[in-house]
Amino acid sequence: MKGKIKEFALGLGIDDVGIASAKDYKSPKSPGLESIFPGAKSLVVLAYKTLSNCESENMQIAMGGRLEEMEFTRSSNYRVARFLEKELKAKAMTVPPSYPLYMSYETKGTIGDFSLRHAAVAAGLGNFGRHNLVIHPKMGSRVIFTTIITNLDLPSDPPVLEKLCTDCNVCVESCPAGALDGEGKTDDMKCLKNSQPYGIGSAIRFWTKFAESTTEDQKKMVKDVNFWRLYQAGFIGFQYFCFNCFKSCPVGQNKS
Ligand code: B12
Repeated sequence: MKGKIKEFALGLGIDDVGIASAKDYKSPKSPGLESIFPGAKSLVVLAYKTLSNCESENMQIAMGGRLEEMEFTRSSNYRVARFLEKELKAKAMTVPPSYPLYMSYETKGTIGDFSLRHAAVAAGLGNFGRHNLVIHPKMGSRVIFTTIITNLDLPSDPPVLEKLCTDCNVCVESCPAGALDGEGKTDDMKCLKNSQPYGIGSAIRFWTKFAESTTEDQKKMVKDVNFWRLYQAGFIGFQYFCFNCFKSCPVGQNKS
């Protein structure tokens, strides 16, 4: 059955597929799998190589690449889930690449309902690097994931035992925010401030200032580039302005 699932997913153009038994998914900070899908037994984890857009200094092109990837990952999620339900008579639920995720003042949108990295590790798709991202044996760090949770009783694929991170520290040195200075933990707030400069924090600051400003100053504020970028973030979603930890990693750069 695992073979059939993989064959279907790879046929869609997905770069790699791993399967994990639900009992091997261990993400201490994330909500339990049972609270999402009672009766979940396995995870089908899909891995996608990211486009070279992330190398561009032009942030519209860099982020545009991420949007293409997200569109493909979402449609792939749907198609694989439907395959599982229609052809294999399973029950299936998809986990999106990024959002929606639980947003509140307390968590600041930093904890997903399901950890795709921990799922990828459990499904034998790689292991954690110094940047706290999962490195794939062939695609390196430039890989993103989605998952389909199912009630099919499937065993886990073998884990990647070889340590893929070479501890070269390039990711740490390339982080303009110093968010990777502490080993084994990303400083989320430092990363967020730099990678999503037009996120909720900036919107709150902008609108607070706007409310307190004179009409003349308000007119100036809506002509500022800051306002136009905030406006765009409002309809495209999270808008990354940094891909450094991810694009600087030399592992697997020439393999795929
Ligand atoms: C919220 C979120 C963020 C937040 C918070 C990050 C965070 N600390 O988790 C912010 C905005 C900061 C962020 C930034 C980025 N993100 Co993000 N993010 C997510 C999201 C939606 C949820 C993550 C989550 O639940 N975290 C909370 C829990 C799981 O984390 P945790 O238990 O504290 O585990 C952390 C550490 O303890 C450590 N860790 C845990 N176990 C182990 C074991 C070892 C050996 C080591 C060394 C470390 C380690 O790693 C984790 C990272 O801090 C996921 C998608 C998803 N649903 O999973 C994408 C995701 C993790 N992001 C991703 C990416 C690519 C990015 C960015 C590169 C942004 C960009 N431009 O694309 C940066 C990278 C920052 C970095 N180097 O850590 C990818 C990672 C792909 C990969 N190859 O691993 C994901 C999986 C999205 C996807 N669909 O693929 N992200």
